[in-house]
Amino acid sequence: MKNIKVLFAVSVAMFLLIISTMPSVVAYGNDSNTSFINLGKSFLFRRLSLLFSNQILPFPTISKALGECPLLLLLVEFSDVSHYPEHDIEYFEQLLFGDTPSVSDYYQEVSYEKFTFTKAEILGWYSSHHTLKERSRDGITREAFRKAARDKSFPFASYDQNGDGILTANELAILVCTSGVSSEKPQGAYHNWRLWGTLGVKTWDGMILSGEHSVLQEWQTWMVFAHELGHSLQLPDLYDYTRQSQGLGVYSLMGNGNLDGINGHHFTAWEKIKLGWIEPTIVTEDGWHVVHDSETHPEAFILQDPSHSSDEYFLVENRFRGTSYDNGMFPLPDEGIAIYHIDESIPCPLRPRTWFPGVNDVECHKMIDIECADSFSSHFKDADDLDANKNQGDEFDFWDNSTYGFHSNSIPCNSRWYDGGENNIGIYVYSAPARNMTVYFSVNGTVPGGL
Ligand SMILES: [Ca+2]
Ligand SMILES: [Ca+2]
Ligand SMILES: [Ca+2]
Ligand SMILES: [Ca+2]
Ligand SMILES: [Zn+2]
Repeated sequence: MKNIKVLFAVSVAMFLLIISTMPSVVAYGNDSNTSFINLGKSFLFRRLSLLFSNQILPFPTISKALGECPLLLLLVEFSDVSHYPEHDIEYFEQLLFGDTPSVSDYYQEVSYEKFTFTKAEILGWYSSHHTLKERSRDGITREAFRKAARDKSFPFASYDQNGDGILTANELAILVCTSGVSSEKPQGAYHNWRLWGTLGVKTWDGMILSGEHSVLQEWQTWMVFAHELGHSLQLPDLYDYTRQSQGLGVYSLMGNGNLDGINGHHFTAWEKIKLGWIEPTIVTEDGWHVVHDSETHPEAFILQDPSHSSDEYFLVENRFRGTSYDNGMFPLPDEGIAIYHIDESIPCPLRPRTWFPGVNDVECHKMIDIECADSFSSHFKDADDLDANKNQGDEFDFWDNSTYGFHSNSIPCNSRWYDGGENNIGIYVYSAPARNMTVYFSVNGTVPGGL
């Protein structure tokens, strides 16, 4: 009997723990007219219903990110691990807001000067009563939130753009950075769409913090900070959480390489379109098009068949390294015409958030896949090097000087839909990588003259 009681108590405790640590899938801004009490109730309800129903949620709305988003960085030091002396406020000012390379400079470039993060403040280093060993990132985050909330030098209320008394991530993005070096306890960075314990922390001037934030460590590069901020714009991860394939490799900031901090490449055109930085051209007539480089031109082409689906389509852009962030410390593995196969309709139990399954976990059917020119098939297991986990991208993935055009019956890589159906879509690239590439687009099944 005693054992049953203990078992029951442990089960309840575990249940509460799971509930309290589940990240919310609510996109920011959705709750701007909801009072805090209702907000809390709806969160608990969502967590409960998610736990028991395994429900499929639709893809979240990624709002346009235009203008500037103020960014608040909170630095927290463990009681037993000092931060590196050189990691002072000035260090993080450069990392986030300084000259190339920096987070704000990155966002300016990839948004074509339409958006960036600007400095609200850097607060800390706060001294935590937690040690690194007993590190609970949620615990230290709660501590940081509460300390910052009491700081009368920071005017929280001035960031409440819609005046509803709640500071959401699009009004004030919040990052928490802890002390510690990678060799002591390497930990990835992560984004909390809302942490229960930080939701509702009230600031000295009466604002309620929404609880959305990212947690990082001081040794991580600006690229990791930029990646986590991509989540505060509601972008999903584009690598494979199962680590059995590479997802999008290093071809997007939301792809792989961020745990190592070696991926500061441009977003793909898909993220840029969602964030309102590119207005894509929908191809309706067959013919030659000049496709300008993605470094300097907000340009992408959509090839689709509306009678098949509006969720599944091919997206094309010209990835040219130039002097861009695609040619930074770790240059993009390839350049040329990138062909992405998008399917926004794939089932997604929970997204965007930080656990399984992610949108690119199923290698045979990703939300966004690269049709690699050197793949030996399409949509099958290990279809290309990314799917086979061979590399995070190589020089043969994009299309240039191609020996074959990309269409429904091309070999090896073809343009068939995920259901195997043929279509009239074709993409023909016969020039070398360049700022301006000439490409033949077909949505009616024609092929370029003379070929
Ligand atoms: Ca607000
Ligand atoms: Ca693939
Ligand atoms: Ca190539
Ligand atoms: Ca390859
Ligand atoms: Zn991520």
